[in-house]
Amino acid sequence: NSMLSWQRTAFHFQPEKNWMNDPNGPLFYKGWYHFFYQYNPNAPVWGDIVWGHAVSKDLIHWLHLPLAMVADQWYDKNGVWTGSATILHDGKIVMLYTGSTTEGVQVQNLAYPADQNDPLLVHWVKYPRNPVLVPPPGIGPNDFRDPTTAWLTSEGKWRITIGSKINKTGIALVYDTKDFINYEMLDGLLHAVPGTGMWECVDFFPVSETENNGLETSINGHGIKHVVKASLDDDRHDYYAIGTYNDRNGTWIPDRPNIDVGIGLRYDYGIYYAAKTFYDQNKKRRVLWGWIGESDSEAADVKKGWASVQSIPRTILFDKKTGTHLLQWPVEEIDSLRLKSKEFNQVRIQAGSVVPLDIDSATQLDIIAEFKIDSDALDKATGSSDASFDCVTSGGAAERGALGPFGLLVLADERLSEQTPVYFYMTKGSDGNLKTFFCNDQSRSSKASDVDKHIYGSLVPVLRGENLSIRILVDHSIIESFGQGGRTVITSRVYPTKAIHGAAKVFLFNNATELNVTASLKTWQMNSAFIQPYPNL
Ligand code: DQQ
Repeated sequence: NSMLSWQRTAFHFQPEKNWMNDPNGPLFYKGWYHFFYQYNPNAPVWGDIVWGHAVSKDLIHWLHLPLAMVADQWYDKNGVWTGSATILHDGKIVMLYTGSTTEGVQVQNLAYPADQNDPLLVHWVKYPRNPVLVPPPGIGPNDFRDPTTAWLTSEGKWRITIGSKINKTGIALVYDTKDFINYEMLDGLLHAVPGTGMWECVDFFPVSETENNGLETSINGHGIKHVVKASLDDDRHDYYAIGTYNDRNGTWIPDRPNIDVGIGLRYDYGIYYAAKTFYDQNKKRRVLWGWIGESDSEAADVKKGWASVQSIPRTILFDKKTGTHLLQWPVEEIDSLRLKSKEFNQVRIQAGSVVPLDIDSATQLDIIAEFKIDSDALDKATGSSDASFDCVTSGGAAERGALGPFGLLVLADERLSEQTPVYFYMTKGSDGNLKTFFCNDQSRSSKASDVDKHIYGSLVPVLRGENLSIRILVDHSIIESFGQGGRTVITSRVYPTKAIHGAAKVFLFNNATELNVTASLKTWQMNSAFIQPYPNL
């Protein structure tokens, strides 16, 4: 449908048509990045789930391969659901995934490449005696899914975790195995958080407190923390927490119980779900994939013939400066798509003003912006007025406070009838303490009526001496925004009807009442990525 074709992204991963959801089994093997994903080959809505497969040399340009696994066995007849890859000592790959059986029971299955010498890993073999795990006593048949990548215990066994729930408590079950065929369930849980409901797509990985590189999943020891991530089925967001892992009994405890898994920090405050990391041994980094769903109507998805994209893969590191957050940043390879750039230095944005930026075309952009604010104004501002501010419950970018909002308007038309503000909003409590929020306002992002128009965002830590900074990737109908170097991230799925093609523009804005802001920024037009079928397979 040509009317909706402009929504299609140019440098985000998408299948050629139909429905996609969770990232599955990402890995690097013999020079190729492999990406598998939940896919419905028959329609642009969820159902008939199988594994799609694509390969890339750089995580940006992709070649589609044939389906890796289809629903052809009793133990996955109702769906080849989410799973993860593990690379063994000898370089061999094993894949564990959830199958929904003919009876709709969730079981774990083992698969491996038919030919380990094939760098494309085109053909996959399912272990003939699947399933290798069924729901244990006390666990519901529909509450047992999404096995992680395995890591080594100090005893030399492989260990995995699988998400579940007991009543309303979200839990992560732990299993040890030597051969991926026979498993021993541990008595304890990796972790449990009351009130968080079913944990989907649990992820577990180490981060270094001292180094700027990622860690292979089995690395443990001094100077290493462990992250637990769960995708909450009840509220459709990915929550993480940083803590300490105990190899002996397979348990993990959060550093700060008040920001535990499911009640604290999120990978992304917009639309982003079922994320999964992998260790990229090629570049010694941990890379995060996440699914960006649609927020328009199902009818619109059917009309356009596709649904969902994957986020630009993000490197993920422990934020040494805050000690509380992870830092997410688009993989460096995205920079290779940068074309013509423009710089704007020290642009003064008076309180209450909007400044257009002269950029040729604004549907495919990379923007890096830094904001300086008058510290005078911060000192003078009276406290407590908006001490209860929160992006989500606020009036969005139209609501004026003393110290915010200010930032950028992207995918905006000339007359600002459509615009998506990406901005900071500061508040000063009665105690005199400043808080900075990073928000994304979709309320005027589209003239269409059947689309999500929420305001997204959260607090972002700003340390003494730091300027405020934003990076934004704009790709037609996706806006990925990174605040303070990726401490807080927001992905917006927007559906402009006027701010498209040549009519899309970018503005700076400052809607604070008592604050002048100076912005310096650099913008790049972004090239499109090649995402097409693998030739002559
Ligand atoms: N999607 C898969 C499940 C997983 C859910 C099914 C998360 O394995 O729990 O498509 O989006």
